[in-house]
Amino acid sequence: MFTGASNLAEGVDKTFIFIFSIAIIFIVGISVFMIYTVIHFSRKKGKKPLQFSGSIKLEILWTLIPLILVMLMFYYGEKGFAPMRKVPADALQITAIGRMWEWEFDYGNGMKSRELVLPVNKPVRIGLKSEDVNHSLFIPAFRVKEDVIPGYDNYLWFIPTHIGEYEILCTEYCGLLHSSMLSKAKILEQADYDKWFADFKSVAVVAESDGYLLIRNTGCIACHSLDGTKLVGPSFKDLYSTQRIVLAGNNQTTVMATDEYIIKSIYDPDSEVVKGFNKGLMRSYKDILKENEIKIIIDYLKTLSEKK
Ligand SMILES: [Cu+2]
Repeated sequence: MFTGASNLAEGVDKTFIFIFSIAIIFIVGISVFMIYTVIHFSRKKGKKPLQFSGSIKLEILWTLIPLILVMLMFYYGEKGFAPMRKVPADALQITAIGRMWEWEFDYGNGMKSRELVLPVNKPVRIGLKSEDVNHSLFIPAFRVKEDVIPGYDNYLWFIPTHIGEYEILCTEYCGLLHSSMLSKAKILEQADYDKWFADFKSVAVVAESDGYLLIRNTGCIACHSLDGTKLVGPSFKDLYSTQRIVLAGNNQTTVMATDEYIIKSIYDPDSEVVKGFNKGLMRSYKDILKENEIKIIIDYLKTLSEKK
């Protein structure tokens, strides 16, 4: 019925099926009994209701049965949960970074990926960090879900047991584009993973001189389209060297999208907000993008604009 793709799936599924079965037995049992009494004791049949009170036997029974059931739920729950907090010493160390509204996976040494790529049958520990608000990393196929909270070092771990591609979601409502905070977990054969990892290094180097990869890896395109579509923020298409109507506080002014304007928009997004868009949705990238990187981004933006 269920197919989990990690070592933790069995414990979670067993607990789930156990609790779900009890719920089904009760809902069916109670409903059938209710319908039976409504029909059998109908007033039309003229039966007189019995009046009685107090029954030690019943009191003991309906205390003991639920007690046994919840203790069994606790037993299976604890058995499934305990291994989730015991990370093997040889686990691969990766950090998942959650920000509005995307996931980033940090493999160390500046190697960051939008997707979680892992070798099969190897334990992995994923440290969880948030750069802004509360998020929650959820990979249903692996039966893992943990909150990602700013200022708190949380983690999860698992051993992926099946090769394939699995969905990653954010399952803590984190604002406007929460529902598009998606990613993929790709589980590869060890040899394929090694190959991916070797190529990956070169991608990180390219990214430093490639404007498109820079904005993609920084997550800009989650909110700024490249084709003119209106998302949370203004599109990057035809942005460079065009007139923009902006609101600076309560004053509406027209400014030209020059290098200086773009740097200011990235470092202090709320100082001037383009008309028709909302304040307070973009963080400052002051400590994330250096000025020389912004210059590379600007060169890329010029290619999206007819006016250079
Ligand atoms: Cu989120």
